[in-house]
Order: sequence, then C-alpha cells, then structure tokens
Amino acid sequence: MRTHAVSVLAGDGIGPEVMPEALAVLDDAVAPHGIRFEWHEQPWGSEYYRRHGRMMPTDAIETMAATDAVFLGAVGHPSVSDVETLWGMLIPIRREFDQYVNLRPVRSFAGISSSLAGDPEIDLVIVRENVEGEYSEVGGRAYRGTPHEAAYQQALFTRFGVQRIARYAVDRARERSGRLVSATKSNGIIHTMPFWDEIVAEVVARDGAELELESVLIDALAARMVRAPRSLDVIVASNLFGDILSDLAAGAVGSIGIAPSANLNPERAFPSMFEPVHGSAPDIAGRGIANPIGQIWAGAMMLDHLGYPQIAAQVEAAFTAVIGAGVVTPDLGGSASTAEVGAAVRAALA
Ligand code: GGG
Repeated sequence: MRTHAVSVLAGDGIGPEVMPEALAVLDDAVAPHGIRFEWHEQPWGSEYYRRHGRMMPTDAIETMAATDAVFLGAVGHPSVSDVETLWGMLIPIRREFDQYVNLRPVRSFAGISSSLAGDPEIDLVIVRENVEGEYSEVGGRAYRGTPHEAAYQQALFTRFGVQRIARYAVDRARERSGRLVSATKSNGIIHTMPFWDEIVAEVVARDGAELELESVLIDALAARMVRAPRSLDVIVASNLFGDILSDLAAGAVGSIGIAPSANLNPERAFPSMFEPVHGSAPDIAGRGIANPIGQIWAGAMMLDHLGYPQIAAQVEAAFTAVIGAGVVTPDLGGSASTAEVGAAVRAALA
C-alpha cells in the first residue's frame, strides 16, 4: 500500500462544503490501485483568524512541508479583510513553497452551454506566474486622512522569475499544439511589460524556437478569448493578468465553479498546492448547492502531479460523464446539490 500525506485546508465559505466531496472521490479513485491518502485536515482560515488573529499558525509552513501536497478549498469571509485572507494564507503558501507556476486548464463540456462565440469546443491552458509581478508588497499609502491621500503599488518582475515561467510555458506548448501566446500590455505599462516581452521572446528563441509565439495585448486577448477561443492554446501571463484571464475563460465556458488550479513547484523541492479557481462564495455558502467539480478537478491535477496520470484521467472522465448526464448544480442550470454531484462522480468511477 502506498500512502500520500496531504495537508487539507478546506478554509472558508463553500470550501468546507466542496472539500469532503473531493476527498471522497479521491479516496475511491485510488483505493483499487493500492494507494491511500492520509488527509491532514487543518482548521485554518477566517474562523481561525477570528480566534487567533492570524489565518494560520506560525508553524503552518513547517507542518505542511512534512506532507506531499496541499489541497486547498477557498479563502475569504465578509468579516475579514481580503488582504488578510490572501496575504495571511494563500500567498505565503505559494511563496514559501516557491510555487511559481499556477496552471489553470479551461475546457468546455458537452451539456454546458458556453457563452463563447464560434466553436464551443474550448481546450486551453493558462500558465500564470504565481509569486511575483503585480502581487507585490512594494508600495504604500501616504497623506492618510487628508485630501491628498495617495496609494502606490509597484509591480516587481525579475529576470529569473520571467525566465522560469516562460520556460515552463514553452514545455507545455511543446507538449500541446506548439502555439504559445504571451499576455502583455507593453504599450501602456512601459517598464515591466517590455521587460516581460523581451525575456519571453529570448526564452522561446533559445528553448522553443520551433514554437509559434505571439505577444498579445491583454485587452485584445480578453476579447479574442471570447470571440475566437479556439485560436488560443497555451497562454503565459503575469500574476494578475493570468488570474483575470482564467476567471474570464472559466466563466465563459459555463461556470467558475468547475475550474481547477495547480500551484506548482516544478522542481518538487516543496509541496505543490491544488485548489479550485473559485473563492469562498459567501452568497451561496451553507446552502449545499456549491459546485464541487472545481475541487474534484483540482484533486485530479494533484493525482497527476503525484505520479498517477491514469487515475487522474479516470476522475476527469467520471466528472465529465456526470456533467454530460446533466447532474449539475444551479450555477450550471441544474438542481443537484453539492452532495448529489459528489455521489454521482463516485458512482461514475465505480
Ligand atoms: N480557491 C482559493 C481561493 O479562495 N481563491 C480566492 C482568490 O481570491 N484567489 C486569488 C488568487 O488566486 O490569486
């Protein structure tokens, strides 16, 4: 029997509702293969913050480092500032474990109507830089409480950081169609974005000269994603642009509730983290109607990362069949509950 210890951070809002469904699916998926998960469930998040004044304990990184992966639900609560929830939990995990790749696949499903024009069959991957760029601590507020109050925020791009995300994207593009689009805004953002463009072009010329590279302004790229999504395959983007584009793409193919995300340390020096793209959705929390597919799909990405691509493919096939059969939550126009979708995925696996 092979055992994998995984840190489970269900977190806030709908996180604790979708997480048990994903854990049950993963347990069922690996059991026939002589594999088991040891779930290390941690009560961290906004409730923990209200009791302890921090999102997770001081030794949280050390605790998670002793496990093979981190499986996260959602963070965010109306009673805690978004800065605390992201910078107290999600961002420190990404940074401490050098999870510099945020891989976000987006595809359409039979049975879900897409608002994207043209061919509804969409299958693309967003490679988001995950530890620097616009998500930076450099900045501040000045002249607080006066009519001259100001805020400033510096994006920080390093040659090392852009090179390694570009190299990762080159590898993904090579495995797929050979087409790579780089999201930029070098006409308006005159320092960091030309730097990004230059380095991406250098990396592609050196490591992926056979690839077709297009550098596309983020505003035009957003429109193209809606008008001609099939012209896109692998997109490499900065932290903020990647975050926005992946929500846009996921929403446009049907629901952000189905979109997964892998925060990867490709060198495997540290655990990687798997989470749905969606947040804590306080508007629907507690009603048992949250879509568990994003969490389940993130679990499939974790299986793939742990070395079980065939089991990951079985899980994907199971939830694809369930969506195709119309067993879907209200965000996709159905009436199934979170638990009913989870049970249907487990039944489809059997
Ligand atoms: N599923 C994790 C979650 O709650 N994400 C919410 C969020 O705001 N994420 C921002 C980000 O991915 O940078």
